Amino acid sequence: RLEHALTVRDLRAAARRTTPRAVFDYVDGAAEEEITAARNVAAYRRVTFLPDALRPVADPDTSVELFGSRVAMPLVFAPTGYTRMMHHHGEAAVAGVAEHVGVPYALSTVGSTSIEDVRAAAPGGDLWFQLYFTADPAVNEDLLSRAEAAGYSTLVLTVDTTVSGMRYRDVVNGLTIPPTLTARTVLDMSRFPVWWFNKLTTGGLTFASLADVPGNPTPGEVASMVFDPGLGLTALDWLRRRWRGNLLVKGVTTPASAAEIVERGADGVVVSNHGGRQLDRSAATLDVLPAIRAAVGRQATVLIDGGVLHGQDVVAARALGADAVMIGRAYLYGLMAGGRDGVLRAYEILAQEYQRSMQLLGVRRSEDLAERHVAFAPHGAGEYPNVSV
Ligand code: HOC
Repeated sequence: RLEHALTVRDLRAAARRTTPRAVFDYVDGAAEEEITAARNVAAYRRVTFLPDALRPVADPDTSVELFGSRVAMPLVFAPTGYTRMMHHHGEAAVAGVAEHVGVPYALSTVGSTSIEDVRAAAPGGDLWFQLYFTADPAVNEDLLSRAEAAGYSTLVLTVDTTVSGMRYRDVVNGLTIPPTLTARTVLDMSRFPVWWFNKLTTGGLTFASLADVPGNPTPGEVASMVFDPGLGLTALDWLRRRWRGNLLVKGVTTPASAAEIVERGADGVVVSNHGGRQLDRSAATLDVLPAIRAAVGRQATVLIDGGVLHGQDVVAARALGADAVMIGRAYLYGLMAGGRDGVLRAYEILAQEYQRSMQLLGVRRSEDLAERHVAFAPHGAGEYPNVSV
């Protein structure tokens, strides 16, 4: 069935058919009125391509350099929480696919497979670790030393989660982690027996890297136990001294913050509003990307996430200044639809769309994609008056 999915949007439709509603909505949903999530997607749809005519594009090369290594295309599998809830193959499958195709995978602090087990699933992969800085220094230190010992190359500090965003779909669906048995979930179980069977036979949904949270907390309750509302610039200073590998700060949507973070020693930023899952009404990431690239200069690494559902989105992001995109929902739709094979299918779709569009633009190598290939007016001049976009 997966080969019938021609686009990531087809995988999303398939995921809806295979996965309990509360789980699908956890992935698909966003914060408050979901305005930012919609803005992220809409921004990519305002892009116009301007192809160079009569440029040879045989033997295309989609690879790019990221932190000194060649990756197959400008794409990183983003950290996502509780990935074994979406499908029992979970983080191990995603890391395995990433290694197989030759792009990095970032494991979340609230992943449901441990730092060590993900390394075992992708022994030669470029693994990154996403850190939620907790209020307990011993927990932070434990996570960092384990990621270091397991050879994770890059640390991604998420900074847009001082407190949990309000995701109404999760409240309405009564989502807890792990799911609680209620009349509603039992009804769900009868509609998705394969999902429930796999869930019940492949172990609980422990955090694996963090100590387990007792009971069946809601995502918001987990967030208040994990996130440190006191997170500030001194944590970044400490991390920069502590972590010898590459250091990215994720959750930045203004040029001023991006410049400050890079000046304090981070190797770069991930332009991100957490897929619209935290502060609703924040800017679409593509809208602020060019200004953030200008603010941090060419030396810093700039990644972007939010709304990347098509290979042409990757082309646009790269042309407008991103070194690479991070995808989250795009591969989770594939995972929910078909486990490991679904993740691979999501990647293949994006990679083919990317390569085809690059060639049609008259560009043979990813590294030759440039601003002139894209006409894009950030939706910012009036809408984000305090951000010079
Ligand atoms: C709200 C629970 O980044 C997400 C993830 C995980 C957040 C963990 C805390 O769902 O956006």
